[in-house]
Amino acid sequence: MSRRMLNLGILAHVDAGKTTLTERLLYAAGVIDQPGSVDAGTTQTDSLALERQRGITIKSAVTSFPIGDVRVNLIDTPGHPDFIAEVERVLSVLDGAVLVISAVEGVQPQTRILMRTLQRLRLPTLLFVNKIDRPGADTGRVLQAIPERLDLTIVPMGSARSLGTRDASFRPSSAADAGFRAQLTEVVAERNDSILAAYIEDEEGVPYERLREELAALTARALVHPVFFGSAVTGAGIGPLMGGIAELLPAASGDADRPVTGSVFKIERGSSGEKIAYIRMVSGTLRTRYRLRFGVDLEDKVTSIAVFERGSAVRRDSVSAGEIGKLWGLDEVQIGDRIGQAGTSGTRHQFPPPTLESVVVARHPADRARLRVALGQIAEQDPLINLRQDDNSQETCMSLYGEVQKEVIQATLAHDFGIEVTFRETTTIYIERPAGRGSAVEFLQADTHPFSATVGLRVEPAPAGSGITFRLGVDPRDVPIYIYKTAGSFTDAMTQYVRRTFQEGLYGWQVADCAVTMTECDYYIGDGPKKQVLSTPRTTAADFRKLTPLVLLHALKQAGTVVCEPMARVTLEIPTAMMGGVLSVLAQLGATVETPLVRGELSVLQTVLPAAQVHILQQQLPGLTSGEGVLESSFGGYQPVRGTIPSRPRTDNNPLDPKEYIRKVL
Ligand SMILES: Nc1nc2c(ncn2[C@@H]2O[C@H](COP(=O)(O)OP(=O)(O)OP(=O)(O)O)[C@@H](O)[C@H]2O)c(=O)[nH]1
Ligand SMILES: [Mg+2]
Repeated sequence: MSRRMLNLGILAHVDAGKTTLTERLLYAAGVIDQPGSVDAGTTQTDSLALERQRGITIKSAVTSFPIGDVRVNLIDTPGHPDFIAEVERVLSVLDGAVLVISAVEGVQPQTRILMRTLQRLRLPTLLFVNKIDRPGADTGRVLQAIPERLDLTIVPMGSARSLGTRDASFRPSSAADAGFRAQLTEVVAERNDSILAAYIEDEEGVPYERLREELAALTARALVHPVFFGSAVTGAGIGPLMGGIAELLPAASGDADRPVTGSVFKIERGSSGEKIAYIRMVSGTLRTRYRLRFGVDLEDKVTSIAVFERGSAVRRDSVSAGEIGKLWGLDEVQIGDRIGQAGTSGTRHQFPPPTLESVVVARHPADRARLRVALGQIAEQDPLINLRQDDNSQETCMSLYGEVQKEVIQATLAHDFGIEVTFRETTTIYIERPAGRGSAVEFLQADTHPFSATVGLRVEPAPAGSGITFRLGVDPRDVPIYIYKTAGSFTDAMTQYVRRTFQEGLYGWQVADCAVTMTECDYYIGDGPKKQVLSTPRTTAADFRKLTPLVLLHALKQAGTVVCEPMARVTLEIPTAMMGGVLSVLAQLGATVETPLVRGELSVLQTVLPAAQVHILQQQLPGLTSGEGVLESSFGGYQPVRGTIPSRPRTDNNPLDPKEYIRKVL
C-alpha cells in the first residue's frame, strides 16, 4: 500500500478560523459526523478545558484525515502571539501549510510575521481566504493586500460570489476560463523557460494539465502561492481547498528502509502522568521495544507507539518515514531532540525569544515543592518558558511572551495541579553581548582548581541573532575520546556546558551572540603522577563539565559585556493633523523615528523603541489621535541599554567567584 503522506500546518493570525477550518476538513473527509464549534467548545483540536472555555487555541494539536490516496496529518496551531512557541516547534515537521486570512480583517500583523517565516523556510503554502460569509467580507481588497503586504506571487484559484451572506460560495476556475488560463500561463512562463518557449511558439500550445503540474512544482518550491476562498462555518470552498491540498502540496519524502531518524516536536503528559513524545519520522521504521538514542548521550526503550488515523491516535507496532507518531517510554526525551543520532536539532529560532519574566509564587507556602514539580512539567512542554530557580529565595522565575500566557499558566496550575499561584510584577529580560574578545585557560593539575582537565576558551562577539556557537579550535585527536566516544559528541557536550553557563553573564543576564572557541584541551588517563586533591584515577566528563564554567566566565570577564534591551519596531498610522502630539510622546519614550510618510490625511510613522514602552504608547494612542491611530508592533532586535545598567541576581553556583564555585561544586 503506497499512500502518500502529507504533514500540513494551519497557521494564521488569532481568530482567523484555523480551528473551525480544521473541523470542516475533518467533516468533509468523513472523519466526524458533525463539525464542532469553537464557540460551543466542541472541536477536535481545541481539546483542553482552557481552550474550550476561552475559545482560543493554546497548544498545537495533531489530527488526521484522508484526501483520496493522501493521508494528511493536520496540525492546528494557535494564532495568539503569546503562544508563538507552539507554532515554532511544528514548523520543522511540516511538508506544507495553509495560511488562513480573514476576508473581513484581511492581512493582519501576525499574518505577515507567519508568512515571512514560511517564506524563509521555503515551506510550500496555500492561502485560504476564510469567512466569505461574514458581512464586510471583501475578497478584492484581500487579493490586493496579499501581494502588497506579504510580497507574494499569487494565483487566485477561482472566485467568490454572494459575499457577506450565508449563501456565499466559491467557484473554482477551470481550463475553460480564458482569464485564469492566461494568468496561469503568465506566472508559469515567467519562471520556466521551456513553457515560455512553448508559449511563444503557440499561445494555445501549452496544455492545461502541463500548466497545473507546473503550478504544483512552483508551489512546492514556495515561489508561487495559490489562493482559495471559502467559509469554514458554512463549508463553502472546502472541497476545492482539499483538492488543492492533494494536488498542489508535495507529499512527505523519506525512506522507510534506512536507519531510524526523526525529531521530537511536542511533549505531553498522559492521564496517569506518563510522558508522551510526538515524533516526526524523517527516515526508517521505528518499532515498539526499540532502543533509541537521543539528546547528547541518552538511550531509552519505546514501549508503545500510536499514529494518527482518521482523526485520532491509534496504537500501532511501528511508525515510518514521513509519519507523525506518539511515543511512550522515553522518560528523558525533550522537545527538539533528534532521534537516532546524537545532539539536539540546534536549529535557529524562527521567532524572537520571550522578552518578559515574572516570579511565580505559591499562594500557600505548603505548595512550594509541588509548584516546582508542576512548573517543571509545564516547562518540558514549552522549553521557551525557561525556568530559573533561585535557591536562596526558593523562588522560581519564568520567561513569558505576555499577559495571556501568564493567565493560562495560572489557570493550568489551578486546574491541572490544584495549585493557586500569583505572579510578581512582570519585568524585562535583558541580554548580554560580549564587548570584545577574551580568553582564559586552566591547565591540568594546576593549583588554581581541583579538576582533572585542561580547558582553554576564547569568546568573541558574533552577529546579532546568532546565539551561542561553540567550535573546537584544537586537534580533534586531543579530545578525550574514551569518555565521549567521538570528537563530535565531545563538541555537543561542550556546547551544552557553554550554553548552560551562559544562562547568566556578568550582570546575571543570558549571554547571546557570542562565538566560543576551545583553544586548549587535555586530560589525564592515569599514566603519570597525580595531584593529591584529584579524587578520580582518570579524567571524567564531570571534570570538563565543572571546569568549563570557571574558564568561560573568566574569559567573558576579560571580554566585558554590553547589556542590551529588547526593542520593538512599531508602525503607527495616524491622522496627519495629530502628528505633533504623537511625535512628542515618542520622543519621551526614547523612540527613534524615521521620516513620516504623509499620505494626505493619514500618515505612517515607523519607529523603534524599547519593547517595555510599547504598552504605554498603546494606552496613550487613542487619546492622542481621537481613537483613530492604529499601532502594529513587531520584535525589533536588541540595543544597548542607555543609562543605569540593570542586573539580576545569580542563581547558579557563581563561577565568577572561583573559590566559592569550587567549594559548591566539589
Ligand atoms: N462567519 C464566520 N465565522 C467564522 C468562520 N471561521 C471561523 N469563524 C468564527 O471565528 C471565531 C474564531 O474561530 P477559530 O476557528 O477559533 O479561529 P482560530 O484561528 O482557530 O483562533 P485561534 O486558534 O485562537 O488563533 C469563531 O467565533 C468562529 O466561529 C467563517 O468562515 N465564517
Ligand atoms: Mg484555533
